[in-house]
Amino acid sequence: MSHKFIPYQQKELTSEEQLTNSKAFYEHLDKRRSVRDYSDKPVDMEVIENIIKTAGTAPSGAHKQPWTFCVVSNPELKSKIREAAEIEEKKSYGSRMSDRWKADLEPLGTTWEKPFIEIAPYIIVVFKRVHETVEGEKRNNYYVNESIGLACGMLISAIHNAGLVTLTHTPSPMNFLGKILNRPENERAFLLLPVGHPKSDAMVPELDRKKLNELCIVYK
Ligand code: IYR
Repeated sequence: MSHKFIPYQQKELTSEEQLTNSKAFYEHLDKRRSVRDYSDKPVDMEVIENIIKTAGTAPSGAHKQPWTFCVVSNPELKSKIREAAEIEEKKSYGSRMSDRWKADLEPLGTTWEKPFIEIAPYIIVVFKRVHETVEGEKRNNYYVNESIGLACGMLISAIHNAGLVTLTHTPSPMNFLGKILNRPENERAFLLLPVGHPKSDAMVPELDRKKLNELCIVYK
């Protein structure tokens, strides 16, 4: 069944507006940092809903939108998730990660301890939907990793735009998240993000980003 096609209209910007807007957007996103120190200051649920709706505007393979965003504010669930994540992380930092990997993380100050899971007012656990069941039949989704990665990028940008902070936490393996949150078998945990305000004395490592000439090659 084909979609009905409708006209697409977007306000055309002048070259000056394009320059101003693109520069302002870049400068705004360049201020985003992964933050590990959270305050427990509450955040309006409607803000979180807007952030998730923004992530849901991402493009996806055959427009299958292969994602589910679980928002957890329940303290008991957050504690369970923290406990399970720290069990995995302790094993990872203890023996699963190579010495090279641990050396690469050292300057970032990460450890197996994940207090932010309990302190931040929300955690968002993003699940990828590897298949759907349509009329009792299993149908695989397409480009699921690409699609969910795009949605997470937009999620992170929307969190920053709302004046909040986040961190992409990747406990590994993370199948415990599907179990604790009681997700169906077609969903796999992809990313865990705390969302909230930074602690007033939050610190971040001083990092450089690649310069344009290091990250972009132009073919004229
Ligand atoms: N998953 C662990 C380890 C970790 C790995 C990378 I690559 C990072 O950039 C940061 C942390 C954790 O979330 O702490």
